[in-house]
Amino acid sequence: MTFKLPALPYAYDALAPHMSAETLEYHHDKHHQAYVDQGNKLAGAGTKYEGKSIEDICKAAFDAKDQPVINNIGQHFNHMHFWNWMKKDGGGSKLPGSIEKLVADYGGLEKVRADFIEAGKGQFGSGWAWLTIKDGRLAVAKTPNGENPLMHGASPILGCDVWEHSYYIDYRNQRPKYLETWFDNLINWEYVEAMASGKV
Ligand code: MN3
Repeated sequence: MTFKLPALPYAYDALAPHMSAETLEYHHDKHHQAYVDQGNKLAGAGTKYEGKSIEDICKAAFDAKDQPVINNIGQHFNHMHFWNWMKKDGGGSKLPGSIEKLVADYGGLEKVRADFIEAGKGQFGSGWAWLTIKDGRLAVAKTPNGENPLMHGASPILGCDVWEHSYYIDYRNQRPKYLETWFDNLINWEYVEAMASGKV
């Protein structure tokens, strides 16, 4: 398959002031583009990964310890969804029904929020904080660099990029403040539900 940079699903300034146009321009146009370009060289047409879905490439690369593909295809998968996990006027406590049930079974939204933020704070260096479904239940996870929960036997339904390129322009070194703001103001819970139900 040929990987392509998807267009942002909103204007560059749509998420301000929580995430600036400058951050989105660099993050989407430069960082994500670089993962796509490298991904095509490493796992596109003519490679042993040709014909596999991106999800299967993530798993196969991890099993084979193919670090360049883990990095670049992992990051392409993560960012494709990251843009959609955010929206203008997101966050809040009104969750779609199926997500509300998963969250209630976990212990409530405040516990999910606290554990998710803790996962993002606790990821030393670059990586991601996640909500996943594992064995039918909601779980919180963190991964380093370009890894994602697919590589660890779980299905990601929400992920927050905690690489500095995602927050340094807007929050400088304050990763906890970025995570709190992101959770409270940017999450697109409808997209979380779509992923949880297998619609995307
Ligand atoms: Mn990123």
